Amino acid sequence: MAAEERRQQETLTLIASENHCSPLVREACSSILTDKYAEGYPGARYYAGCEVADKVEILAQERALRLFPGAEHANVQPHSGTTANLTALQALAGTGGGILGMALADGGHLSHGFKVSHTGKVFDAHQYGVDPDSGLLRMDQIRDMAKEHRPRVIIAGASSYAREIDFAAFAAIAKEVDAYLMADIAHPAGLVAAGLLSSPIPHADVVTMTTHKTLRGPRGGLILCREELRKKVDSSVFPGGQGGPLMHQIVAKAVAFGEALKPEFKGYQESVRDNARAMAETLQERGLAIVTGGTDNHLVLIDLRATETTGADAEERCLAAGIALNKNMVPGDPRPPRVTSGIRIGTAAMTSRGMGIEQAKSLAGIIADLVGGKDPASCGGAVRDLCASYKLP
Ligand code: DSN
Repeated sequence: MAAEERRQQETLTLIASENHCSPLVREACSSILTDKYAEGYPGARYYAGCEVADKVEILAQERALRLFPGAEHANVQPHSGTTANLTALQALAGTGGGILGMALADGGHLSHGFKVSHTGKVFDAHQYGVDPDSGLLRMDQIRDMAKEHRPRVIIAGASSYAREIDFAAFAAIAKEVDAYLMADIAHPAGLVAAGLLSSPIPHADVVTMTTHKTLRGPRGGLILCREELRKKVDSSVFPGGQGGPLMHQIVAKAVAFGEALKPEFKGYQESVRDNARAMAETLQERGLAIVTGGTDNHLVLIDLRATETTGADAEERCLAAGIALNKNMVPGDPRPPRVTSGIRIGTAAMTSRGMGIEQAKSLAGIIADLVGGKDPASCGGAVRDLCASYKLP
């Protein structure tokens, strides 16, 4: 634990799916609630002694509903985003049911029907992509695929897409083919909660997310749905896909949702977004191509195809200089997933350390230098100085 704390303190995390949660959230994760079995739901448990667990879970549910107005039911038990997606899809599509999600190589997630995921095996999965030139979602292609395959569920959401998603357009397609719409907002959940990106709640039947990315909570998943889907969703999570809920993670979710309900959370999210914009602008000024030409959220996808550098090279050089980010496929990528022609950066974690636009620009400059072949050893000092000045929360 000490070694990992030191590593995080001395490394600048720009992995778009990571963040640094608050000390209170960390404290809640390590609380004595880890000892408690509470299979079932509040008021209907399969173990004795769940009176405190009930209060904790109800508090987490109430806060989740306040954070995402319009949602009618919150299931706070999913252990992860993948578990949330798998169980929500099982509730809506049923075994063998058709699903239509975004391809992993184009920015989707494994659990949106990729062939090696259970979601690609248990369901009849079809995958849509983005326009290879603009990097943008093609709603006309998604509509055509929906009409051809008539899925039970259409999934709107991504792991590596820097633009706002038009959930109303997805809902119109779902309605046309009589499918459910499931929105996965794992990445932008914090920006959505702060009102900086439009909410899928009025449009989607079910909304899934993780709680540890921009939402800045503990690791875990969350499912929101309309009241009429409550029974299906709840029984798919437990007993369908999970056993006992992780009560220490659920109390930490309650703490994190409480933090996100505070007025200062909006300022934090604005900073996350502004830092991402500043990085995208600086990288473009330095001649690097950004997929979709910019960002609306916390992440920036850099297309390295016009350079001599692969995504794997860039990841390695950045890490040698003290910056953790990840190689990532770009639309139309000719290279395999372990090499790739892109890198993905996200600003949630650096913003949680208190960094702003000036630091975002200087980090983007360092990344451009490293992509251009500069020796990591000559950039490491500047990264170390930033880490020393902006401590982990
Ligand atoms: N693997 C995560 C990401 O990096 O986007 C999502 O689960």
